[in-house]
Amino acid sequence: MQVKKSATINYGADDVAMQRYLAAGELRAAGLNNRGPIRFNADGSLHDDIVSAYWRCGFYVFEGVLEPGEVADIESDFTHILERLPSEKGSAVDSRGRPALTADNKAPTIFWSKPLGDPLGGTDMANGRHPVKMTEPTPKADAPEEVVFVMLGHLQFSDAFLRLYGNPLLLRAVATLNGEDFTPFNEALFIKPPGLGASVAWHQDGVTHWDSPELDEGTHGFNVMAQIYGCTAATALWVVPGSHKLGKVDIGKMVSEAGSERLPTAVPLICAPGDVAITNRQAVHGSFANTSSDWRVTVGFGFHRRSSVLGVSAGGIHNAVAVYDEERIHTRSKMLGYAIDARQQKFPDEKRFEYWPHNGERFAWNDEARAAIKDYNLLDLSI
Ligand SMILES: O=C(O)CCC(=O)C(=O)O
Repeated sequence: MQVKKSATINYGADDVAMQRYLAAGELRAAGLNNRGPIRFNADGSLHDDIVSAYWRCGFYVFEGVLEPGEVADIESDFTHILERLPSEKGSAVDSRGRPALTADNKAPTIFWSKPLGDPLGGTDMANGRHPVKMTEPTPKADAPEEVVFVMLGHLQFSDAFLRLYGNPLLLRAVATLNGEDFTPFNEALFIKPPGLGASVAWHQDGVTHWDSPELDEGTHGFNVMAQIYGCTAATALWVVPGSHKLGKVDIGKMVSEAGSERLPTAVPLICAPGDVAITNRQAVHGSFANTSSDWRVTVGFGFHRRSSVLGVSAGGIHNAVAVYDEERIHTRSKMLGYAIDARQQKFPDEKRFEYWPHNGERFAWNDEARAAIKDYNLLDLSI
């Protein structure tokens, strides 16, 4: 997929309202007091202040988690991935005629959109969880027909992403919020090139459990979202603070009451390169078409409480429907073992994260493991 830097496009008739909305959202975000460096209590758990701000808002931005060198490695792998994507939708080769990176994957990997389009809103895809179509601004005339906006299972394509997945600070945060026996969910790369990036219509992620008497604000877990280039109000994911506490909400009604897709209390996750946000999957969230001249690329990976997936029948969005048993969870969690080892090889002086369910079992990251993880995301734990 070739992506040219594009001149500024705008929201047409909605542009003035949109620019006002972006500025106001940024101000609201600044007032939430839910961002800062990642900090821990004396016992190694995520700091209580962060935990309470996360549960209050439904998201938190950890500032400066990734050192510039690590961000550079991640960016370099991302650039490689971009170069090796199919030259266009349906092509088996990249723009230089080499086999495309994802050409022989069986698991779902890449998803295409019209430039500045909204491929999901108002459709019944993904269990119809994106009920309202977002505005689709007009791209420049020389824009490609389609661009890749999401890649799933990305850990199989990048050692730098895998090492990020094994980051002990982030995994300690996950263990605090989801319990020491937390499980993986899936991994998704969101790619929003300047002047081309698709919107992701407002939605809540979960598709199971909504009617369960045991539903609480953490039932569907959360996503970790590392930023390669940072996020501005124009490129960012937006979240409605506190909406993770409301159960299943009527997004269509929210939008019609607002009179537009510009939900009045939503805020953008403003980030610098190397910041990492966490976002509750039950929160109402979405992002607008990227008409700006900035990139936004989120290297995302999600986690669940074990009790939310064990014995549960899959939601059917990211993987085939099955009942998740201990064996399935153990197999899928091997990715954490590989990630922790891959990280240890690169940063031998760092205290590695001990994933409690592995009970001391070690996983070696090597060529054999690399071959074994192809299509690993067929075993995602989507709920
Ligand atoms: O990053 C985005 O724009 C969308 C992310 C999202 O919807 C998700 O992670 O569930």
